[in-house]
Amino acid sequence: MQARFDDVKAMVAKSLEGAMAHLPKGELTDAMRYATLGGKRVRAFLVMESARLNGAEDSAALPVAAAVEALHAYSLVHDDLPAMDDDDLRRGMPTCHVQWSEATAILAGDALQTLAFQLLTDEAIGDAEVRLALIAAFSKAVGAQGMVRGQALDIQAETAAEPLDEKAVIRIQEAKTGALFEFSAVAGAIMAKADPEPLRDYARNLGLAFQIADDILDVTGDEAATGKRVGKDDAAGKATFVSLLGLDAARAKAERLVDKAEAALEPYGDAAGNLRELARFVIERDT
Ligand code: GRG
Repeated sequence: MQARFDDVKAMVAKSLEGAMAHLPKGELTDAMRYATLGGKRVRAFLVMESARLNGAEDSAALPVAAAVEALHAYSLVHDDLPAMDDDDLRRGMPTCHVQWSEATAILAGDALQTLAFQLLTDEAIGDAEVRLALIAAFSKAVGAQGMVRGQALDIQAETAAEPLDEKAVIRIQEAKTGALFEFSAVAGAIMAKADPEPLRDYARNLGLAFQIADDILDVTGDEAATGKRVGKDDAAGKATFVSLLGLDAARAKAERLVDKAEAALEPYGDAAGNLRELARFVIERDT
């Protein structure tokens, strides 16, 4: 898996760079570039492997992988803003609004979101029907039915009278981080006009395991390794999988979810080895 991961990272970096190469020079473009640097590229890897499993070429899947990472970068830039989580460190570097300014960070996020949709119009991906289906699924995943809704619910939860229960935390996670994971995992099936359900099932379990691992890292990870700083999100009193279940039960739950994610890949047989390894990686990672 590592070699494929490294290839995907390099290909996505090149693709994002290419997509921004013709933008006018200046602070906005510099901030967009800055925001897309680094990152584990888990979502891009999902897109590329989903495409490979469904018989699509890397060259066709690459604009989709780049789109997903551009959208993810926007979400992180906006999430880090003082009005949201108010973080000053991301991926081990100053957050976009600290490096530039709040106004530039908001605009860089906006422009990265637009760039993501533009990337999905790339003719290399497939015919117009495929591109339209991808754009429809992507819009649903990242907008008011998906990620943005999850973020809104998460912010509301900060001022709720009672801490959330596990069901409510899962509902928020499924929208806030799960929906983009799901899109990334089913993208290859959409491209191939194939059945997306096994990959959807995989992604649902993987996304939840990923969030639990993130909550565990917030408690156990050291700042230098995770590149994170305590923001509003980590405020005392906010319900997380760790606060609700305790560390050991949270770890056990993540393990069970990874088992389920692996089981969902059964129809793909040995070809899904990389995705099986990815599922293990998300709960064993230290960043
Ligand atoms: C601002 C509209 C809007 C949405 C923000 C995804 C999100 C919604 C906020 C991120 C908050 C957060 C830290 C959630 C925990 C799980 C998560 C998405 C972590 C970041 O993803 P990684 O670990 O990041 O894949 P890298 O840096 O590796 O790309």
